Amino acid sequence: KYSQLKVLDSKKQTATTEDDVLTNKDAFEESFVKHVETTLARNMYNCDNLAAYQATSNTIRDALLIDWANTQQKQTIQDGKRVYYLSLEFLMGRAMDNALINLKSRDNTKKSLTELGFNLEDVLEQEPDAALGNGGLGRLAACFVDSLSSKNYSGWGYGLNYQYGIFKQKIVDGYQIETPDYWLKYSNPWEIMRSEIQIPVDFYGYVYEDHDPNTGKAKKIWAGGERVLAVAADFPIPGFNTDNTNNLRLWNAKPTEEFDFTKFNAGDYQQSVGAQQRAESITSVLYPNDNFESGKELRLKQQYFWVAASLHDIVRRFKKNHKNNWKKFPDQIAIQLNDTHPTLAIVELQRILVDLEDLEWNEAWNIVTKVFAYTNHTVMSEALEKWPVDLLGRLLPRHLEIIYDINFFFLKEVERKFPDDRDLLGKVSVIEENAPKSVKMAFLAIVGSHKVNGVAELHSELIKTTIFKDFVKVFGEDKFTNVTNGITPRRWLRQANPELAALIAEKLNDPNYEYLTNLGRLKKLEEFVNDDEFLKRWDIVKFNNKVRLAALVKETTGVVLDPTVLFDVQVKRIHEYKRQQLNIFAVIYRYLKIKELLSQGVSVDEIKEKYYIPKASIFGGKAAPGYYMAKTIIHLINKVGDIVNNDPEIGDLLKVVFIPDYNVSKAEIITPGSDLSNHISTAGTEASGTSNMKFALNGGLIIGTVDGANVEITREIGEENIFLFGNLAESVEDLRHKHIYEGVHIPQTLAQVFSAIESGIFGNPDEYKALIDGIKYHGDYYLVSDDFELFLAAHVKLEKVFGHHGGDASDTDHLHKWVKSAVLSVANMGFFSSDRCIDEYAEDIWNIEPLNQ
Ligand code: T68
Repeated sequence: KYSQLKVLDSKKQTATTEDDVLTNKDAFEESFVKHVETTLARNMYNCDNLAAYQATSNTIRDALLIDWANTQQKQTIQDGKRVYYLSLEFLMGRAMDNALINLKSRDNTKKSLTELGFNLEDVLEQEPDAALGNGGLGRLAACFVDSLSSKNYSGWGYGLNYQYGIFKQKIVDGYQIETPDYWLKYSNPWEIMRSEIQIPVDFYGYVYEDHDPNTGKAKKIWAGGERVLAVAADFPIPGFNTDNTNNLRLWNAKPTEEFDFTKFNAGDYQQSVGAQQRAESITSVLYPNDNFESGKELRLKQQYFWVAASLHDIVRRFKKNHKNNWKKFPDQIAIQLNDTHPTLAIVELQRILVDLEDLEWNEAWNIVTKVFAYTNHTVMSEALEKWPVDLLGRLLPRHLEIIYDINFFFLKEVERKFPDDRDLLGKVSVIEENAPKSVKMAFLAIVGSHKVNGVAELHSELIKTTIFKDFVKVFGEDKFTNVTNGITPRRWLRQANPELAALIAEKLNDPNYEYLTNLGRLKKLEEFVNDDEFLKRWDIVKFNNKVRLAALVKETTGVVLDPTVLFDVQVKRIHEYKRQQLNIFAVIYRYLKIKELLSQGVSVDEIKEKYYIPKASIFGGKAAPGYYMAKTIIHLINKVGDIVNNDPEIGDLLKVVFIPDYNVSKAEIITPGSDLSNHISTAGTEASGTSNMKFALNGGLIIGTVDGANVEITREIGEENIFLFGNLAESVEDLRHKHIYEGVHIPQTLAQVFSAIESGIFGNPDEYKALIDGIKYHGDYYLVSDDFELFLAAHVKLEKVFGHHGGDASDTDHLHKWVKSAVLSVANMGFFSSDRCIDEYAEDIWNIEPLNQ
């Protein structure tokens, strides 16, 4: 240890010189030029913005790598417990601005670049988004690694390094078109290839029984049929205001050097090389479904590849310090499963311990269940993973046997505890006997974990009373817990909204922005809610952010928005349960009513004054490529936009835009620029939502249903500062039942909207038939008919509060109502920092403490 410490000290020396590039202009410029000339092999005369981005990233990365190496040393020496966050998705977005902020290097970099003839904002724009995720689940993982570093935990992320992230969305004639996101076109300066870390992963093959030559004990041997290499790519994750820099390790699939000699000898050289190349397809593409499982073989291959590589890496690291002292394993290691996608890790660890390390089954299982914990993100049945045993048994024959054994011992225990409850066994069995016989991954995850958590209070209660209720009976209440989601204020306040972050820092007397890791301090803003000067400044910041958003809208859609109108935003994945259709139907209703008033001779000014304030409805989000209904909704929004935006009578009374290719970078512009955002899922369907938190933290108000984290947001910020509407989760089942047995009642208002669509004003009505019929004739599963008028009523109320002079700082009514609510919201959003989540996981689930710095 002493010699290690000495190494650490000598490293620290270099750290100070490398750190200079972060704070010293000359040091930055020297390093920048060096990277242009050597790393990029270019010269300063033909250095464009892209080259400037690469040289800047490499410069910052050099400094980051020192912190990173020191952190790994420190973590190894302190040898405390580590957490590993296994997630098939990390929706990171851009890295550079985040690194500059966390390393406190933004000012120096900006100044240096200006001197070199570049503009920091333009340089930042060169970076492609790392879009290795679908939506909330992937972005949550990205916020969590930021918080793990910022709060000085020893915590690594493990995932896959997809060559293609989530597809890029183009809108052509109002339709979504998907194009591939080949994000690694240029080398990625934030990724450190670890070609020396190679882990073989086997698939297919067969299992046979052998006998240990020493003990004579029977032993299962899995002879794999196909081998692929997992090669590590590391992404350093800087913390804010700390040197602690964790690692995100993403695996690449590569062919082995082994060759299929049977084919080779048969003279089929081409085919043999082809088979090798196919290995790489395992990590080529992210599956683009959110809240839906398609059950494809390649997806299962991805899951095992990732889980096997990660576990072998974790076990190898453990053995370096602790040899075969397996009893210590659960004291050293916690593994969090982000949804059921990594559930095979439970089976793989049991296989390693029993088959490879010769532990007894029970001893091994005792270790396994102490290590794992599982986070559930949905109650919707189409999103719950099930793998047919045929497929699993073919791809992973030994794992299927182990799953059967796990289930057998589990059911035996259940039978022993509940001898009189015969039905219970069928209800909790990990194996679904229906055709096709399959493995229920959520059940397996529960059985193999010591804790199961939902992601918001309402959701965590729902899983206990619905999909997992039988497991509560078996394991008791304590195994089931809640950790309400959060977001990182570094990216979602400081980075996305620098003006608001600065105003807050000033008011909190906090020039170093320490509130960003102590978000509860926002509470102090309450002291200023009656200060008109402050409210005006706040409103000007919002106005500036709306101007920025309007520029994005202009650039991406060609539509010009007046930044003084109400910006009414709904950006998130397109899904029936998220109810973008409810929103666009209400927009259509508004358009019809405005037209009616105009035709009766009511003037535009009178409409603004008495009926409808001017507003822009702003949509964005991707539909899964195979999700017909979601694509129909996108099409309808675009067609409504075409008609409304080009109607000369309407002017700025109403605009409807669909921003194409919604992603993290666009969210950083859209979120601060919203006055009002929509979180209007059918009650009980949105597990938590996290964009609701982002909008509220940026001084936007929310219109929402009593669902997911909206409930806790309301509790924190006060119900007078949020616009809630709609039927409650407890009524949903009855309403659905009623729809089926008594038919759906379509209110007059909604009927008018349907008639308008059916009349063809938004294009061929056949295209919207399934959408409307689903509501009228097929049970209206998402309760659009039940909530439509409640939604309209909530709008009437909120628009009175907004007034029709939004953005006009002299409108004291707007200031004293709307802006005041916005300030009170922000002041009370401290709870929703992902730092708080990570502390809760650390204490209640992982049992780990921050590192000594
Ligand atoms: C989201 N889930 C929840 N899933 O919908 C959201 N699904 O309420 C919650 O806030 C968020 O998770 C974080 O907890 C998803 O984003 C997926 O993206 C997904 C991906 C693959 C398969 C299934």
